[in-house]
Amino acid sequence: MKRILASLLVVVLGSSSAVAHTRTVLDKDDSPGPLDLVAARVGHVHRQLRLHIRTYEPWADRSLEGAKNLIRFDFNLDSDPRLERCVVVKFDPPPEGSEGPTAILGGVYRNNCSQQISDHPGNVFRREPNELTLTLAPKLIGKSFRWRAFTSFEEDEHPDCPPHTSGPEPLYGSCTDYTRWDRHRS
Ligand SMILES: [Ca+2]
Ligand SMILES: [Ca+2]
Repeated sequence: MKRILASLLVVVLGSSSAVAHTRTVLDKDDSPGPLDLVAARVGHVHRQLRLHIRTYEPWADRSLEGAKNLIRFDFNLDSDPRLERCVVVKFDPPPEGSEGPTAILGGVYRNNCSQQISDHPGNVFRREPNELTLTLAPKLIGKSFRWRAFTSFEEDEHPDCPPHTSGPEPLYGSCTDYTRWDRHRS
């Protein structure tokens, strides 16, 4: 099933190649969790920087709930390995007892993702259950950078991605996925 999805995506993504300054990175079927990336894309649309990821399988908003469940874009603006910017997307549950709307939020960080500089930088939307798009002001990141997408996931009931139970607490969930680095210049 995953392989069929991947070949369909190549066709779909190929049709968007005419959009200026937009590049797509494809990724293998290589992580057992629901956030296994098949593609990630960075580009400019209507003066906004648009970040997009697509996964092999559908997932619920709540898959991004908890400290280790997230989608992240890493940005390296210079030649040293430190990440100058990170954009983190997480699920923010409604207050307890509330039937209020659910929310997916993105935050911008600097200094290897350790220091938040914006807690609601733009709009997050999902058109399909296996993808997510975030738009934000380009000035929050910069004009020229290398980027990659990253996902981290774990869940009590998930057979392949259970929470870590022994030894030192790891930084990320038991299922992670990275795309390769790509270069962007606006
Ligand atoms: Ca993958
Ligand atoms: Ca750097």
